[in-house]
Amino acid sequence: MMEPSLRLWTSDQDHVQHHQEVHVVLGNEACDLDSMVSALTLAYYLTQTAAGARAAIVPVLNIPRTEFPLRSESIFLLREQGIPDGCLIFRDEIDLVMLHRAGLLTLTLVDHHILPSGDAALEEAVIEVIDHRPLERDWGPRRRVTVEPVGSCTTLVAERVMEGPPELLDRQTAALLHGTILLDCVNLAPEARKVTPKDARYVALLEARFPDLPARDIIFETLQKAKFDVTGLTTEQVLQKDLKVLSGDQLIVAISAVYMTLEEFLQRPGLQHDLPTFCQQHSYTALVAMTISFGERHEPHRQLAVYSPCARLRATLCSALERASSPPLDLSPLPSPCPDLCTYRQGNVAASRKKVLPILRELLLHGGPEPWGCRAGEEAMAEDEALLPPTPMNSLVDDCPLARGLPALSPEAVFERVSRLAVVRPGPAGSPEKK
Ligand SMILES: [Mn+2]
Repeated sequence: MMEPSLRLWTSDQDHVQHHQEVHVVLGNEACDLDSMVSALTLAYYLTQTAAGARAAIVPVLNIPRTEFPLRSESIFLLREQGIPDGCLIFRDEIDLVMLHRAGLLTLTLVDHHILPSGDAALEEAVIEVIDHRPLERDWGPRRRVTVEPVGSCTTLVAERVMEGPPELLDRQTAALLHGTILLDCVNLAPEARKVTPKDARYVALLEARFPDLPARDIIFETLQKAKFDVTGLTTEQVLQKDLKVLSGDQLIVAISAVYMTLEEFLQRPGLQHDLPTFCQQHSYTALVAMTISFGERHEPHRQLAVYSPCARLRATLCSALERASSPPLDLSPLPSPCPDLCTYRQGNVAASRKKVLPILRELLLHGGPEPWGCRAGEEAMAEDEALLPPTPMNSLVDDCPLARGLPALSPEAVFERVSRLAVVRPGPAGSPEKK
């Protein structure tokens, strides 16, 4: 018997419970929309084509269920397609290692192809890989491997599904694939350099099959808006939604992209309690919140808040940010509501977190041994990075180049691109103004 009970997307619960073998379709640990939709739609397709097979085919979303509220664009698209949260299966709801030890597990990896070290034992169970990142591992001849550098892994899933009998592609599956390709490929805008001819071809093929799919611009804008929507999130969730963590010998600094104005952030009820609690719970010695918001003409506004209960560390971080020269952040201090928090307007709006991270990393690496006299807890030091939660928007696959910096498709990066596109785009289609 499986613990806890498995649920299939088709809500065919009994079917699953009476099967013993389980074929899991697993997305990556960032569990973005691409990973979720790839896992759901491929599992659904395989279920339909594998009638009579012994294994139950189960899509598994590779985050704990408690992190699902942070994936607002996924919540939006799945709800819109009538897929209830309750029938999704999250990583903490199925024991893959136990299944594998019992010889009952086969695994298809989508949207990644290298398992993180914690899951290395599951490698033997892999029978198929579908991914759109550069191939970093030789899976040998016995596995079916589809790896192509397209903008969205769902393009490769769409290709697979459309190779099958036409009746197996229903409108719900088509809408999920269509929306995800559009979001991943920045509405197929060539300027964003995400889309490939194959992505565009499958968007067109899906539209040809289901002419009533909503217009591209509308889907893209709705998903994009949903992605940065922090309505209803707690302050902890707002900070976790797009978080990077830097750790040095003594210190762990969290850098959060926060999708609202600094004023809105500072006005959140309970903030003065929530900031220290957030840092204590995750053993962060300091937190840098980078707010980003957009003005009426889509121009970006950036502000910074540096929080640490340790005055010396706070001063060191602030001074490093104020003095940074490549690039300069052009910071002007703003009034702060609490003494443990320094706030700034960031004049250099082009300096995204990608530019701020190296400044802080340098400070952590070469700031000298414990110059500030503030250490993170002993416990945190002992377990080091194992304690750190996965960064939601990134792939934390070991040795993946993305683990070292921002992923190409961080929401911040896409946000910026879109805002740039919004400025560039007016004018005849296909001839965007180039700078
Ligand atoms: Mn992907």
